[in-house]
Amino acid sequence: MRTALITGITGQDGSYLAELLLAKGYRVVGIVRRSSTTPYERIAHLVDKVELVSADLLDQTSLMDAMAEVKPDEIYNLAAQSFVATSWTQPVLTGEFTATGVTRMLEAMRRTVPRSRFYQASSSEMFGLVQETPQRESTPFYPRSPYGVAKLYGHWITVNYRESFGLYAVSGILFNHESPRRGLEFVTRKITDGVARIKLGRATELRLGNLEARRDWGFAGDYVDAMWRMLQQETPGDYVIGTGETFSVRQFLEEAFGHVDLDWREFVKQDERFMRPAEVDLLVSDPAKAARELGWRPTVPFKGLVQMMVDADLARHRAAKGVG
Ligand code: NDP
Ligand code: GDR
Repeated sequence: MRTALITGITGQDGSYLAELLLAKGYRVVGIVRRSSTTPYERIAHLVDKVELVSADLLDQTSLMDAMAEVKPDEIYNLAAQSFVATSWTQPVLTGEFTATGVTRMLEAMRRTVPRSRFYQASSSEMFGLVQETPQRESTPFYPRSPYGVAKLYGHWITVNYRESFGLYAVSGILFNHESPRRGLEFVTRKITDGVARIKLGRATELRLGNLEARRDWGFAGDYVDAMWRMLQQETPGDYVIGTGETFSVRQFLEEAFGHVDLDWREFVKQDERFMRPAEVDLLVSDPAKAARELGWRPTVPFKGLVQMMVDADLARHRAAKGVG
């Protein structure tokens, strides 16, 4: 039985990845950080199937102890301060989690389980200001937020440890991926939750920032499968993962409100508070290398993703109040 260690198991991707690896027969161990509450909502259905160990990306010793104890065959580093907007208000902490945290993970692995395989959750935010479209592994990086800068550090330290120490370490450059488990502050989930509230008469408006930004949105369940595939290759390498299609926030609104027969223009208000100091205008992937070498392809198209998320939020709100 192979053992996988996941940081960020309580997050969107961590929960889908844990499900995938359990289905493949892995022993799954998740790193959780100490908290005065236990907000394990996304993995509540897995609590008796996964093991949890306490450690923190800020604490080197705790990571080394966790790896020495668990002896993982595969390590998935998904933990991060992952919300771009917060990276301007907490830039130093974002660097500690999202950048230096990766070095702590790689150092822990190198010193305790050097033959393990390491996945780093890199991001299309590293492309930032458009240099080339579609964006592929060779596209130059130009991050536009403290988050993007921190992820770029995480990407290069992963490449560097592979080249310096011969570790099996890969960086997955994933474009936006969403699901009913997406955090409520991200634009897709904010919209689908807003649509459900408005449809059920529990809200009258939805306040958003830049509606012209374009993103390559896929389904998180597909993307965790790509992570796993990256660690099954003979030679470690870095891969872009996305759908190859791009849509604006405005198009997302049209689709989401349209799904419940509402006109988004009657409810959406633009609000300066949600505009960013620097924006990433256009993201669209070229996932050809992943298709060729990993045999990976996305299975949920844009429309299906939006509808899945709206339907899930409608069901959740109806169940919460028992009406609607
Ligand atoms: P989430 O925000 O849903 O989850 C983040 C996870 O990181 C949570 O489990 C959180 O734990 C954990 N975490 C944060 N700080 C620490 C810390 N100091 N020590 C231990 N754990 C910590 O993110 P996603 O699941 O959406 O994303 C997973 C990873 O992929 C992130 O690194 C993200 O930046 C990256 N990424 C995501 C993309 C996307 O579209 N979703 C695209 C590209 C990259 P807690 O529950 O305690 O807060
Ligand atoms: P992003 O996701 O920054 O791409 O990072 P987010 O959903 O936060 O923003 C997408 C785009 O929507 C615009 N936008 C708004 N965004 C939010 N959150 N709230 C709003 O009200 C709003 N109005 C407009 C934003 O300006 C932006 O252009 C996500 C995260 O998961 C990262 O961790 C990951 O690395 C990248 O995707 C790939």
